[in-house]
Amino acid sequence: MSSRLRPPREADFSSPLRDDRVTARVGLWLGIAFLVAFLTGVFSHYGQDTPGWFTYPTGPVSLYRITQGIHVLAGTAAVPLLLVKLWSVYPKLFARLPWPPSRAGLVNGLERASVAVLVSSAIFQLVTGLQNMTHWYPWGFSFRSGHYAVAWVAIGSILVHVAVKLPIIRDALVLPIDAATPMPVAERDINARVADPALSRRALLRTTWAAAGLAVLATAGQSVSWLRDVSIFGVRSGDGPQGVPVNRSSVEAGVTKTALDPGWRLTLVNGSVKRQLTRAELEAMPQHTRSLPIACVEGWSAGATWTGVLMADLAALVDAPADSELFISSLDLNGTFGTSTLPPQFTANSNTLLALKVNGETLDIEHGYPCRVIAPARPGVLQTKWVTSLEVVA
Ligand SMILES: Nc1nc2c(c(=O)[nH]1)N[C@H]1C(S)=C(S)[C@@H](COP(=O)(O)O)O[C@H]1N2
Ligand SMILES: [Mo]
Repeated sequence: MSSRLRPPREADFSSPLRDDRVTARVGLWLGIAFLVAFLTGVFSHYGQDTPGWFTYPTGPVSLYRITQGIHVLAGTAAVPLLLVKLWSVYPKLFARLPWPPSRAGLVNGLERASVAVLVSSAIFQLVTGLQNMTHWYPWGFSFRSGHYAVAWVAIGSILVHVAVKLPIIRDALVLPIDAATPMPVAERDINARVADPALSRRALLRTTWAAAGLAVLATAGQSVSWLRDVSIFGVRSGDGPQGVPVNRSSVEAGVTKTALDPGWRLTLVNGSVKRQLTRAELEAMPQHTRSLPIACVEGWSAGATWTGVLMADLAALVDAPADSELFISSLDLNGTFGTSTLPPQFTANSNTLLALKVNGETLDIEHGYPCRVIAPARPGVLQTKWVTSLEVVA
């Protein structure tokens, strides 16, 4: 029977580039990329959904800019690494399960099931992460809960996979990359085409590292300004008004009229103590200028100079201590980002402002006019724009 008419067998794939030495080396860096993305991702999740035992730090001011930039770059580098790794092992899909059923067969079946979980969770993380960067949400579930939950599945199945394969990985990493394949001839299908590779394994690895490096460079410009020109993947690398990109616009948030209404007031509430301030009254208070980045969960970030009122000074106006927790509301009633909570350590921190200006100019409506929160080290999603009220949380 012609070999074209039957499903492929593992032995049909005879490229000497598909080798444990390639798989293990690419897998090592893929594992590192996933571990880095996992740790920075859990940090990001806790920044937005802080568990009681965790006090989110107020510095260094660029903390989230760095951790989330690394998160997105690690995920980006993982894309070519995962593709090459899957290519290097996919003939194993056609390996036959041992039959009749045996203990070894059961172990083999379980191992394959765990690899299926590993591969699908890894692909899910990279695809949803890329979709988040490009604001494309074709699914019905919440991005953040889905990406967070599957992160644990992915990292768990990576740990299991590494534990199971450790002896093979160890052997493969110490073997010189381009020495002849030490596989007994008897294990090869004699009908298999003997490939004469145009590419050495070392060259394949170099190409893989270069692809990962290029993907990183092409994305990094959304956070590193001097890389902006080469960053074809940097989704938010363009400028917004006043030199800062815009995430949600005033039109999307439905605030085009309310934000410019002269009747706007900032309401401060501490139990039964209440005060209302006009923008002119805010401008008459002591003004402070701070250099702080906006760092979005999508990975882009931009530094800016903000001028406004200290949060602690506003708390004092309604007799609240500097370390009060504040619930912040905005004119943006459409989305989930229209409110936020400012933990006590941020209200007390002298880098936390209710900003009235950015880069020396009155805030553009796209950046939150009449006023917005700007706090150090926090995810951009909590830097609430178009603020209307600050309530002390009892
Ligand atoms: N009221 C409100 N504030 C908001 C948002 C929002 O959707 N509504 N988006 C947040 C997000 S996700 C980010 S990254 C920053 C972006 O601020 P910028 O548009 O001024 O760069 O604003 C935050 N503030
Ligand atoms: Mo964001």
